[in-house]
Amino acid sequence: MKKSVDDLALFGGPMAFEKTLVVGKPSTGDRAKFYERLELALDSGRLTSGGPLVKEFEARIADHAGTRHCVATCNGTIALEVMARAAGLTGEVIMPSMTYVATAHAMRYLGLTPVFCDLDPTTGCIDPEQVENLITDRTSALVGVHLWGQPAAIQELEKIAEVHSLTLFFDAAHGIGCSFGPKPLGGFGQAEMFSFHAAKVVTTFEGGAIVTDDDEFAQRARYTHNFGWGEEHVTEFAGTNAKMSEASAAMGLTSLDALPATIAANRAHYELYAGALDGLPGLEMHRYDEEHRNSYQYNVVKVDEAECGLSRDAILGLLRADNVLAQRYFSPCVHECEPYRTERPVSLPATDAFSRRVLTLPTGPSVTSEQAAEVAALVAFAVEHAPEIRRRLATR
Ligand code: T4K
Repeated sequence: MKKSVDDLALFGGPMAFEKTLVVGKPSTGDRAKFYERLELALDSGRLTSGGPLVKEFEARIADHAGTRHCVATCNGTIALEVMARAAGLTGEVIMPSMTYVATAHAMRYLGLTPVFCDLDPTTGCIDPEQVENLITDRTSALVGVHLWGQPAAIQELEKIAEVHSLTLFFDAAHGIGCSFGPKPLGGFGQAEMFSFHAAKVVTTFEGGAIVTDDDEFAQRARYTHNFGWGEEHVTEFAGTNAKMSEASAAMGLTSLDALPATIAANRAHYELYAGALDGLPGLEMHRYDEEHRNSYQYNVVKVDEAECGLSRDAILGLLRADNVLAQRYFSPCVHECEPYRTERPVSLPATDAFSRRVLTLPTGPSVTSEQAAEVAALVAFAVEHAPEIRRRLATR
């Protein structure tokens, strides 16, 4: 426990944590079960191309999402690319900027133009009221992002897509374990995509999935993710190779088994952070609307520099020096990143104000409640000593 500002590692004190505490330590579940699944794959010699573990994982994810179809992929970014290709998108695609660069890069990589829309400051998701102003005769699709697992404005976006005959996709990279009211994320729009990157609530090392209720689209996405091969082993069109391997599916099934425990740990850490930080000057935990289920994989504290006396980045710097690898999900946001900032500069005031404040704190089953309490104490200590810390930072 720090007693004076000199005890902060940034100013020469000992590090609070010997081992780095990260935001996204993978939730890998029961290792013996994982090895058992891996042995099955190795013994059978079936390592990829729609083997039994991938089929089982697809069935479990479709069941989780409440959709008829799931196509597992080797990562979430390529899942988005496959969706865009399978839907034949052209021209411009409207999306929020408060997301990971992958949402835009996937479209840009296919020669499409991401058009960024400002956000709703309550959730940080796309503001549907501003979407229509951005629709042109080149627009072919809307991509809503369920930021931190909160449902984007699903019904409003569905209405706009219908009126303007646009394809509607959702980037549900953060969506496993989350819902829109009682209905799990995954079954909205024409299709949704999940990510199973190592830092996600369920991991396949690297991986993703497309989920949909649209039979025709599902078949096209399945062909697209496998070079364009159709049922008769004749390519129907030029596809790509986006297939998930059996080893990834073995990890995914095991990580999925652990999901309830992961969410319970995340929720406990969230409550702990909120209890310790809410009410301190200029700090506020981002609240998840209890009407929807959330995985609490993103424990985000919002920092108002004017009230707090320290910027978000100053707090981040203090934490990192003490071996807490907090993250800025997502800052800079995408319209501030290349190539977008140069190619198509836009003004998104609500996005800028929102993203400037966010700081994501460590969570997951590998973080103990003592460690979460110590992280919270570090942040609280920094805020309580803001004037002195600011003075010292200014003279460095
Ligand atoms: N759409 C959205 C909204 C997304 O958030 C993402 C990915 C995508 C699309 C694309 O899906 P994928 O193609 O990735 O499936 C990370 C991830 O690389 C990225 O998957 C994720 N979003 C984004 C939110 O976070 P970084 O640059 O922070 O990654 P990295 O690898 O440094 O990981 C973050 C932390 O997790 C590290 O501090 C340490 C910890 N970690 C990471 C890895 C890789 C581990 O403990 N073990 C690990 O193996 O982007």
